[in-house]
Amino acid sequence: MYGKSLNLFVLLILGIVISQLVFSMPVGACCGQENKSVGTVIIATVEGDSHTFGKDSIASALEEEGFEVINLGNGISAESLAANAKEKKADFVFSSASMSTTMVHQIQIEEQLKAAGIRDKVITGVGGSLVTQAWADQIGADIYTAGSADAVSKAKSSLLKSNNNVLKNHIKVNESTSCKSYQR
Ligand code: B12
Repeated sequence: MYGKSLNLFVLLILGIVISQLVFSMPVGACCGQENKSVGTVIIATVEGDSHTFGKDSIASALEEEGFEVINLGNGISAESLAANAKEKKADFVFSSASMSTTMVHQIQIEEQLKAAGIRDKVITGVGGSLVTQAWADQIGADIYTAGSADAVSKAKSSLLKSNNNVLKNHIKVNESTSCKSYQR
């Protein structure tokens, strides 16, 4: 009687350990994929600006689609964004500015990236309450969107244009397996 309960207890513990191992597996493991991001995005709300909702919604959407997102928060200077982008070898530098007085920092981001010698290595994206395509064109930013779904699709198409093999493989795997979500 005592022996049977002990066996049941051991089985229970084994069950818990196995389920924890299974649930902590990377999402891609079910498809035999490595845990690779499709691209690295540095994102922040610009200096002097505390509006975070828009920036965070873009960050979450990109993360869900397999991008590695480094969210620096709000009130971030152009210098800091450029330095982080260089250090982390980012593919994208995304900034959010929601006030007419803070949008000017998006110009400075373009300038700081040039000064750091990495403007041609990154894709810049701008957004925020008052930001428009005309503003993006005027300051030389690569991507503008008013919503998170568009931000994801524009980020992906820019990477495909730049011949990103990780993203191409992700798309192939998702077309040919039953795993629906993007693998990291
Ligand atoms: C919520 C809000 C706040 C909240 C912010 C809370 C938070 N943690 O974010 C609080 C109350 C703190 C706030 C404070 C202030 N606010 Co405010 N705020 C707003 C409000 C009502 C909504 C902004 C918002 O969150 N929208 C929801 C998100 C999801 O939308 P979104 O930001 O537009 O983001 C979307 C797109 O723009 C795009 N996007 C955004 N970022 C990015 C980045 C990239 C790379 C890409 C591709 C796309 C993208 O995708 C997002 C998702 O769809 C706007 C008015 C408005 N209708 O926009 C005013 C507004 C931005 N605020 C304004 C002002 C003036 C202020 C204050 C100065 C008020 C004050 N006197 O204290 C302070 C700012 C202090 C500071 N130094 O920053 C003004 C700015 C006006 C101007 N001409 O500059 C606005 C426009 C209101 C107005 N009509 O007067 N605010």
